[in-house]
Amino acid sequence: LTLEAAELRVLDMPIRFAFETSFGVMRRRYVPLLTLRANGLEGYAEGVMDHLPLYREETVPGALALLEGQLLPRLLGRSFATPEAFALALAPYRGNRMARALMEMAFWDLWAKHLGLPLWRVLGGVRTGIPVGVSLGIQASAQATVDLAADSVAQGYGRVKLKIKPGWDEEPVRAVREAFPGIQLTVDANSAYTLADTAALQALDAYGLKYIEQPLAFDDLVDHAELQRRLRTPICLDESITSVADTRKALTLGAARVINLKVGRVGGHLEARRIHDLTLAFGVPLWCGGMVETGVGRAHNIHLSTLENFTLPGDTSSASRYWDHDIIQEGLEVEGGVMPVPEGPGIGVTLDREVLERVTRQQTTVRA
Ligand code: OSB
Ligand code: MG
Repeated sequence: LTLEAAELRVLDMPIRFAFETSFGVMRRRYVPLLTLRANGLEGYAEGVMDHLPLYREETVPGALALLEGQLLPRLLGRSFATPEAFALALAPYRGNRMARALMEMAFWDLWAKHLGLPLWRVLGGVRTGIPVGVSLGIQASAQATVDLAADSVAQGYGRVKLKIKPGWDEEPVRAVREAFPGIQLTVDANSAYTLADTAALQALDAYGLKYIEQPLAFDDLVDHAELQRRLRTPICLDESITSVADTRKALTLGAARVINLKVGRVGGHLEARRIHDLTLAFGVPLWCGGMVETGVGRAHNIHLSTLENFTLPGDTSSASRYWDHDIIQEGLEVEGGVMPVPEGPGIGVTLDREVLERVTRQQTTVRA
């Protein structure tokens, strides 16, 4: 495949509700959307960075400057026979894994389309439907949390995850657990606690949570390992995992017993698959997280989730939960708690050009 041109857009996507986490309230996403062109085909991917460095350090403005000014000009005009060859061209660069993932994932879409196969088959997946759960933001009251959990259970979602923060943890967890004694329940702190909060986190041990996601700092594996020794509930790492090297260190230290894998955070599908293979070897279960993506990012997540070790429900809930108008024509909708895997070549989704034009705020084309 010879890369001819890249189109980089920034979309402004209003979310259907205010999504509150421990790091703030999200009302819209600014989505970098990349199209790579080669051999008459188009590959798509979206970036999971935010406009502010809240979840991790990478940002939309930083990624745009790096991609447009430096990385894309170095890649266009070149030929790559495989995703492995493409990844080698990006391998010398440190960090910036969200920006690198954007290019790597668009290349995988191109590659699978070139082979005429759905991406999940090219990646080596083993299932055609993905068990999924929902991620519920911080609500104004425990009752509001229970009501949202009730809607999610009624829609068939197989797991409910509650966003928590210091001072808003045991109360919503107890309320939802009392209302639904049998559901798979988890919490996500997005790094809001420290070891000084051990007692508050130990209090959650009473509620049979499947895991506590990212309780401590995004870059601190040692403290997570110490906390895990103090808890019965498994710790799941999200923000802390940016590579297979991080994953090996985390699992060796005992900093996590579950991993949330986001392909857009770790540099792309190849690194994601390495992490998958490592967790399988460690006997540690995986699930596929989400970053409130549009249909393009969701489709990539769904294809990745077909790999064997994604045994816990992922965060790839229905597109209609977040968007009134998604940028793809296909509706990525959950049925009975299962997200079907798109069957067309590549990621198997088609852009809705009318919606796309309406939400595009910036657009540049980089040519070879
Ligand atoms: O920590 O998993 C997270 C959304 C934005 C940033 C971080 C996270 C999340 C979610 C939403 O929990 C998951 C989703 O539905 O995409
Ligand atoms: Mg998380």
